[in-house]
Amino acid sequence: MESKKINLETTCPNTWCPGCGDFGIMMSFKQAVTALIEAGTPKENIVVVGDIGCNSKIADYLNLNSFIGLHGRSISLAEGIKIGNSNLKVFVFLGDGACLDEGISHLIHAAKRNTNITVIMHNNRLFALTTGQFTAVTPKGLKTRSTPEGSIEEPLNPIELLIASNASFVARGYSSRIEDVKNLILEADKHKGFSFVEVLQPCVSFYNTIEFYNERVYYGQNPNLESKESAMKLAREWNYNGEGRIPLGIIYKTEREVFETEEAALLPKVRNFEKCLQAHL
Ligand SMILES: Cc1ncc(C[n+]2csc(CCOP(=O)(O)OP(=O)(O)O)c2C)c(N)n1
Ligand code: SF4
Repeated sequence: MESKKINLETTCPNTWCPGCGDFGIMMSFKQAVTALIEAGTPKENIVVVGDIGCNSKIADYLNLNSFIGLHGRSISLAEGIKIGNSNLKVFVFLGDGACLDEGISHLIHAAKRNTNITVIMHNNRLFALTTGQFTAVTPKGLKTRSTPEGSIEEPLNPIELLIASNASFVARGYSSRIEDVKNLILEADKHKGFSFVEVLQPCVSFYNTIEFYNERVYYGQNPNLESKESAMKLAREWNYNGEGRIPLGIIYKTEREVFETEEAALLPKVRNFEKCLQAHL
């Protein structure tokens, strides 16, 4: 029997700049979603949560259930969706600005809780939709609209931050490596727990890093994926400034209790407590 064609296209006009790394990320995700559906996941069980920014337009361009939240708040929304219906596969798309500036507390707490969602951070290392202001991962010295003399701050290393925050799956991809990003998304989805996938993404209009990444990325190997020490060593090979090679791939992975499962087990007890309270009122 001929298989039914999976249509992920929408009629929404695409307004990304030609050459933007967001195209590669969307292509990787489409391939990953197609593989999931072909393997038996009902299409309606896949949810895309968008944030605000160039990256989050992905929700408009995909014929999938989606929800767009406030800037920096999409991770909390995604946690709510997953807690409400744990059968759903929830993928969050957001930029480095949303993830590491406005939304950094949501990111850290979701990682700490180990809610079983996948966060895909498009890292173009600035606020792109608003025409290029510096974010927490902008390299020191870069001139942007908000740092005309060059940023005077050292950038944050999000991979180190996520490992330290107890995220149970941490990976890095590059938007030009479409097949590899697809595989990272599938691995992140398979992982039971909070998965963080950083995808380095050139912004051709405000910070064109294509050549920079092409010269530096390589597939890093953590000899013991469950070791935070060796994961940190790999994470520190690149400090988000100019120096160092940039390792891609899964950097850290471990198994631990998932938040929504623990929470569901607690609910009957909490409901019982509510009844007791009402009886005493
Ligand atoms: C709370 C809040 N702060 C600021 C803005 C303004 N704003 C809209 S899009 C944007 C830039 C988004 O940057 P990023 O999250 O890195 O995504 P990108 O556009 O780079 O993909 C900003 C600052 C907003 N909408 N809400
Ligand atoms: S401004 Fe940058 S991130 Fe936004 S669509 Fe254009 S190239 Fe992509």
